Amino acid sequence: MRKLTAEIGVEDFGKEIELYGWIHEIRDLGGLLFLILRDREGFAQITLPKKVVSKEIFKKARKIKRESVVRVKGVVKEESKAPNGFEIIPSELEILNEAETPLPLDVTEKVKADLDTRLNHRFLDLRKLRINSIFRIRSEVLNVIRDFFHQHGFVEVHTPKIVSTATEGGTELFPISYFEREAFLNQSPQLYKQTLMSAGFDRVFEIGPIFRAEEHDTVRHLNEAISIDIEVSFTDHEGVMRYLEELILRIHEKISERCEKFIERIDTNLSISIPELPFERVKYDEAIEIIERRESIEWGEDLSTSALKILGEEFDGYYFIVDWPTKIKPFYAMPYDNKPEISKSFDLMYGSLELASGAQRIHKYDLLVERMNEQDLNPESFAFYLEAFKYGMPPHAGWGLGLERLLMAMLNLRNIREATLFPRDRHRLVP
Ligand code: AMO
Repeated sequence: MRKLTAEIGVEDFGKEIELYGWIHEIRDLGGLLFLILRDREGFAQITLPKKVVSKEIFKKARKIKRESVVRVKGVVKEESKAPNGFEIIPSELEILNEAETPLPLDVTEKVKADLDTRLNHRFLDLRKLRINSIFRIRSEVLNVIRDFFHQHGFVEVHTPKIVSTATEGGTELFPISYFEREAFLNQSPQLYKQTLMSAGFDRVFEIGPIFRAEEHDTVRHLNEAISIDIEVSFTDHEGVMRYLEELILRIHEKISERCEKFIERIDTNLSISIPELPFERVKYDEAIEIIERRESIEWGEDLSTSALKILGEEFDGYYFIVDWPTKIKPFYAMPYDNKPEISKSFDLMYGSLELASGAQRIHKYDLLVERMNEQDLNPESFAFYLEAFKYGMPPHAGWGLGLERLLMAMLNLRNIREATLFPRDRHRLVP
């Protein structure tokens, strides 16, 4: 008999149903008491006219505290003035667990709280349907991603998160103790997804955590994020860029179709538009020219936050920055044959936000070792990875896409912490 509030319709009018949820609001008009019950899907008005409901129920309802958990059984009645056009006249009201007062956070949002307070009491913050909607969409995005890759013949894999080496230069590693040895939390599945190409998987994807000991505290960095990674054999950077733009298009289409209710809850002005393919490809050199008009930048420099801001003003929505200088991309990016100072690499951008990066990879052992040496990496510590290149590594390419960054772009979230349940940042390790 249990129903969710959103499942109640005209067909239930006059019938008895059972709801479980939290007491969102209480309105006491003396002889008439309203309890607003909230569950995952929405609200239902529980109406208690003193003269109609039992004395015992009325007394119990009057003492109820906000955010207590209840079970309500009663008859559904049409009521045009109630939130969804119906009300429930209770014949049973059970308090399953009483909430203490005062509440550390107002779930009705009449009293606003800053992000820190919200994150400190995240379980309460997540009870807000507006906030909960972000994670309902996140779940659907993952569903769409898995469907997309399975339809394209990819195999879903999981690679180790406890590792012995770094993959992405630049950001620091989190060290951990692994019995008597030193180990690290993995920054990227990079080395393993490439190894799987030598293992003959042809096309793999992984959805899993990446750990980055970023010192800086920004609205776009987390120390633990979810990365969607792919690796594909017998293709190049262009081949995997096509997968990426098609995936983004599919996500936009499906989310706008399936998540209307959640989008509206996040912001009534929010709409998920359908991007046009192909996304614009802006060469690194062209990006530098645009930036140079406003601030000085040297060829071969990575793009700073302010440089990216300039590009964000020039380009709307999704676009690629392609053909990066080899020296600022990781050792595994494939240089062009005729212009080795430029690599077959790309970043997917949304305005000034980097969402993904990828490249065609070096599949030749000697060149890979040469590039490691150039970047002052010790090939010996990559022995397990390098071995896979000696005995038949196919040409391949791939990318990594940050899930929280993608949600920021799609849902217009100002802070990446909004897109993760329990963010890990420079200052936050609990909850
Ligand atoms: P990169 O280091 O650019 O590339 O990471 C890929 C994507 O992961 C997301 N991301 C982050 N999101 C939040 N907080 C962070 N600290 C953070 N760091 C990264 C971003 C970023 O674009 N091995 C390559 C991918 C590849 O070439 O296949 C890599 O890890 O959205």
